[in-house]
Amino acid sequence: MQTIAYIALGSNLGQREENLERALGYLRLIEGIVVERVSSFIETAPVDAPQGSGAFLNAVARLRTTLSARGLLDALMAVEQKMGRERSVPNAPRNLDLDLLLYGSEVINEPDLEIPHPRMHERFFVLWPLLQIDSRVRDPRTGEPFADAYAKLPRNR
Ligand code: PH2
Ligand code: MG
Ligand code: MG
Repeated sequence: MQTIAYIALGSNLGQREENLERALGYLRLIEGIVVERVSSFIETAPVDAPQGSGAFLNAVARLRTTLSARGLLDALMAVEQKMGRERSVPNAPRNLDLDLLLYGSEVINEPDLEIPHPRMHERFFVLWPLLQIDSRVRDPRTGEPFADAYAKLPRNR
């Protein structure tokens, strides 16, 4: 069984472009993951982040995977770890953040695994790159096209 999944990539520490490229390189090496498309890398102002956090470089990638949602989440966390991600306070500056946005049209609500990502529909830094690679994706929670959520955003969220 192959499932289309979308992930968000973010970095606001160190060599941001290199960090995203390296993460994509690691993902491509994982058995059961094919990186099908990658959006452009966009620079965005930090949202809900500690004072003094630097600007992010963000991107979205479309994956084709044979892994379960849980297996894919574990793989993303393993890549974060490989890159030396340190977890201090929530939303602290990070050299790499990988978030699972969508896994097929599944809706999963477990304490450590919420799909779709609960805030993705209100985040410019997720929706812009997502819609760049797939303008017709819908929110499986509501059936609403993410393009509609994007149109409702205040500028630059
Ligand atoms: N990630 C966050 C919190 N705030 N802001 C931007 N611009 N980009 C992010 O990737 C981001 C954020 C939590 O993961
Ligand atoms: Mg995140
Ligand atoms: Mg994260």
